[in-house]
Amino acid sequence: MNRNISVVGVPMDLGADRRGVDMGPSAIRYAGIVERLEKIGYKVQDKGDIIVRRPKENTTAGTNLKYLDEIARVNLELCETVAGEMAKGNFPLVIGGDHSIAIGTIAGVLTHRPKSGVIWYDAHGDMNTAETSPSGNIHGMSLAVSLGYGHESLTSIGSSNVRLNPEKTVLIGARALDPGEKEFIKKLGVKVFTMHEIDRLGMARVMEEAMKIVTDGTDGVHLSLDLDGLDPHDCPGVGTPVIGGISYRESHLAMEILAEANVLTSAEFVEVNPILDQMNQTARVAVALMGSVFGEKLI
Ligand code: 4U7
Ligand code: MN
Ligand code: MN
Ligand code: MN
Repeated sequence: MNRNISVVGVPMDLGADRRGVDMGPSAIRYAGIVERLEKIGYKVQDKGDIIVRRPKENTTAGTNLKYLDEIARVNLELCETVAGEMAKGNFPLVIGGDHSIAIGTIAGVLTHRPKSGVIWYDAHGDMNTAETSPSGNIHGMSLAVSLGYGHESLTSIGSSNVRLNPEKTVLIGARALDPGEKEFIKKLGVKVFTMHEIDRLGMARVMEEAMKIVTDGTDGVHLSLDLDGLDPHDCPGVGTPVIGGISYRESHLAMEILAEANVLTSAEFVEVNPILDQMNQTARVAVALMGSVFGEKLI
C-alpha cells in the first residue's frame, strides 16, 4: 500500500441537516488517527479541514435538496483536494462530516482512477434522487450522484462523463433502503450484501465475494465507510442509527480482508456525531478500523 497518507477533514453537516456531525473530524483526530497510522509505519500529513459555511437559508430555488449550493461548493473543493493529493502520489483519507462528502471524494478519485471499484459500507443505500428522497437530505443521495444520477450541480463535479460503474459498486451492511432506492439498485445492477447475507454467509465470505467484484477489471478500490453500517451498540454516535447492524469484530475482519488484498487507493470515514456519542466511542472505532484497513498487525 501507498506509504504516504494525507488526512483531509470535512466538517460538513448540511447534508444530514443535523448538527454535531460537523465535529466528526475533530473527534477522529482526538481519537488518535495520526499517531495510529504513524505507528504502523506510514508518513501521515494532516491537511486540516475544508471550510464549510452555514447558510441562513436551507433552500435553493427550484429544488427540494437542502443546502444544495454550499454542499456543491464544498464538494468541488474536496474533489480538487483529493485529486491533488493523488497527483502527488499520496493516499487520500477523508474524514467527515456527513456522507454527502463522498460526492467530492469519489469525483476526485475518479479523476486519477476512472475505473475505480467502490465498497459502500453503510446501513443505508444513499441512492435517493430528488424524486425519491423522503427527506431532501443530500447525505442520502451521494452514491446516486457518484453513479451519475442527481442534480446537475452535483453530478458535474469532477471530470466530465467519468462515473462510478454500478457493476463495480458493492453495498455492505444495508438494512434500511427506501422504496425508490430498492428499484434503483435493481435497475442499475449494484450488488448488495444486506445484513441477511452477512448473517447467512459470514463476513469472510461476503468480503471475498465483494473483493472479486470490485477488483475485477478496475484500476483501484475506494472505501466509503459510514459508521452507521456498524451496530448502534458499537457505534452510538451517528445521526441515523439502525438496529441490527454489523458488529465491531465483523468490521475489523472486513477491514483486514481489504488490507490483505492490497488494492485500496483511497478511503473515507463519515457520519461520526460526537454529540450523540458515548465517550468518543464511535470515533475510536473509526480509528481502530483504519488501523486494520492500513494493515496493523498484533505481532
Ligand atoms: B447516510 C434516508 F429516508 N434514506 O434519504 C434519507 F431514511 O449517509 C436516510 O447513510 C439517509 O447516513 C441516511 O434521508 C444517509 C431516510
Ligand atoms: Mn451513508
Ligand atoms: Mn448510513
Ligand atoms: Mn483481527
